[in-house]
Amino acid sequence: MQPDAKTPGGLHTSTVSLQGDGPVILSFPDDFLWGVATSHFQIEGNRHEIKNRISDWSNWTVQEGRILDQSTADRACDFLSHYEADVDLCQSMNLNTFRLSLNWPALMPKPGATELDPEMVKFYRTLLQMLKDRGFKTFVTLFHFCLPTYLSDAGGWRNAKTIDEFERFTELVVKEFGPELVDFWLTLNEPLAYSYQGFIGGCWPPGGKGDYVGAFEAIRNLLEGHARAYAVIHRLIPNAKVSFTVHWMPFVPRSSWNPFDKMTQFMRDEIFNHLWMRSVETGNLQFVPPLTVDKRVRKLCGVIPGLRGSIDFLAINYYTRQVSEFEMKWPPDIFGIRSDLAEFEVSSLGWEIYPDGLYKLLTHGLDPYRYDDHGNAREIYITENGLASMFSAELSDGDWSLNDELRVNYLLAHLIAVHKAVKAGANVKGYLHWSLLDNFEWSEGLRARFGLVRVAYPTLERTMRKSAKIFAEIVGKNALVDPVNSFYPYL
Ligand code: IFM
Repeated sequence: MQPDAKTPGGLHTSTVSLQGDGPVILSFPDDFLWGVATSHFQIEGNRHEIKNRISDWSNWTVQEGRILDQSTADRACDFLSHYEADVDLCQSMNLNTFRLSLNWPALMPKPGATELDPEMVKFYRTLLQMLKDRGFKTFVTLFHFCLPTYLSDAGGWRNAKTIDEFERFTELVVKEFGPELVDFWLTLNEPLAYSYQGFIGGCWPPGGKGDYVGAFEAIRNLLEGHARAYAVIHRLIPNAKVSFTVHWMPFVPRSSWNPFDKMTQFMRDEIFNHLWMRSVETGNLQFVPPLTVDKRVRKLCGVIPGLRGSIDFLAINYYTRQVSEFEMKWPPDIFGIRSDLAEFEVSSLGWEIYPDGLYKLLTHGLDPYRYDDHGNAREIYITENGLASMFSAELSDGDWSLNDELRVNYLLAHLIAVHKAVKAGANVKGYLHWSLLDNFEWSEGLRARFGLVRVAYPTLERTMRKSAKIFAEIVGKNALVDPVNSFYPYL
């Protein structure tokens, strides 16, 4: 792959060279998993949660100025009433895998609970059973950014009590649903995104700004929470497949000659990407200098019981790369900022489209984490990958956004990258697109739409976009057929 072709818009896009005459058929392995990924708060519209504000996010969305388009997730996609039709959609797209997350606040409305909320258990049991009856593999996430209010009020993941409650929650969930209904367990989704946005960026609850120590405390507790959940799942299901997702991003310095930009690139790569998996490899959380100059950070370093080796597969969420830039200010911030400079085409969230990064990650970047302690190659799953387009939450009828060329191009380019990596020997076993439906994109609100399927929020009507149809075709054939000639004019 060479990052050197020009798109019609004049921006660069990554290129893949495919040689030979006749149709090019890029087949995937027979047992490849194809699916979509979702999360509960972003789609459910859980009335009880919303009415009683039992989660940190249901409180957050109603605070002035928190959500950029002033929307809330109060109704979202009303998945709780539409799940059957949504599973039908997945089936009509030939998918064989579905990723969902469990609503911890709604399942465990009180601390120290000894049983889960029966209504919510019934809902998830019905959904998971329906998926299993129709032959789907299931990925279930236990913590996807939302905490019960009683825990967030007590400091959330900064408070070690949250670890105990998470362990208890995990045990109750596993006793209810596994192993019959769950094939892959994800303890945490993107723990760095949670720690960074919640304690440093200030745009997610609890709203901390520049609170690095708070973020590092949360990181330690999240890793400990993962290790404890991993142990519980394995105690109850010895051969379970357990991991957590990492939102992996290649970082590049804004100027390669600027040592400050290079330092921010190094720090970001370190904390966003490597810290998590390296801690699991060694069982020992270590922050790099100069962070350890601070006594409070040094205190957080050290062995975490049960962490070593506690992932059974690699779960990669891959979207974009980031250009890092040092910001001239006092006091200086060694993590710098995300630069607006874009070398490649961008999505409407300003995220560069960089499929080469996925190829390089799968073939080289993951090398230190590719094998478990017994020398077995870990399976790799792309547990998220997708592109946002921006359309107001008020839109209803019409053909707006249905012809989503950019998402089609994004999807194809990333699937070509995955295919090429598989051919090069990467142990990739599945690809889950983010997301099935348009949904509530956290601080961006409902307007940032990631769905293969459009949701008209006023009516909740679902309509397949062009990308959904093309994805269905690829999955149906388990292959990309002539991707360059058929669909992707500027590859
Ligand atoms: O919507 C999120 C999801 O919750 C976690 N991964 C990234 C997605 C897009 O930002």
